[in-house]
Amino acid sequence: SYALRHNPGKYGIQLDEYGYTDLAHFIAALNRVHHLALTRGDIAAVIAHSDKQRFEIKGDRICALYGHSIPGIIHHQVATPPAILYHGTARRFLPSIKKLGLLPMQRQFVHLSTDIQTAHQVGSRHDSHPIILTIDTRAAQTAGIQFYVGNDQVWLADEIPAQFLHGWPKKS
Ligand code: HQG
Repeated sequence: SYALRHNPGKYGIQLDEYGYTDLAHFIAALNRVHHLALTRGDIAAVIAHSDKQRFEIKGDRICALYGHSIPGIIHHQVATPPAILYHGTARRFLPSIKKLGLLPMQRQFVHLSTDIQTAHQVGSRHDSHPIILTIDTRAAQTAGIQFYVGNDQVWLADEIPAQFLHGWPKKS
């Protein structure tokens, strides 16, 4: 994740505009920097056994499907998401989100989940009692907000203004 989302430069690899890099170079770079002896089979096994669909190998290239923070935008396919998406977040972020909407913060995009359970897991990384906001994607799309494909469970957006967010707890 660190090499493919956040700091490819540390590994001497370059991502194309869709986030892909040469798989053989990527493996060689990981092995060089971390003194490992990974094979293509090891990388394929990590992807196959991961709890999330974070990476994709296409032919001789590999990419992270979402989560990037490197400078410059990685392009993702524009598409129509399910009518409702979810975003799990921390209670302490709610006043700011209510005012400014969902922003990408340190990443290139806002990350949204297709189901409540995943949103809960995402939010649990920030708060022991996360809040699950719901996103009215149809209203947002009508207002010109674009949604991008991450993987089967993750959708991305440049930002989600607060008017399209629902599910605020009573005391926020
Ligand atoms: C919050 C993991 C204040 C936002 C996950 C979130 C996901 C605001 C935090 C993926 C805000 C950013 C991304 C505003 C948003 N004011 N706080 N206006 N707008 N925030 O980690 O969505 O396991 O960058 O609610 O599962 O938590 O690594 O984003 O709490 O899919 O594959 O700012 O990363 O995937 O936190 O997680 P993050 P995220 P992996």
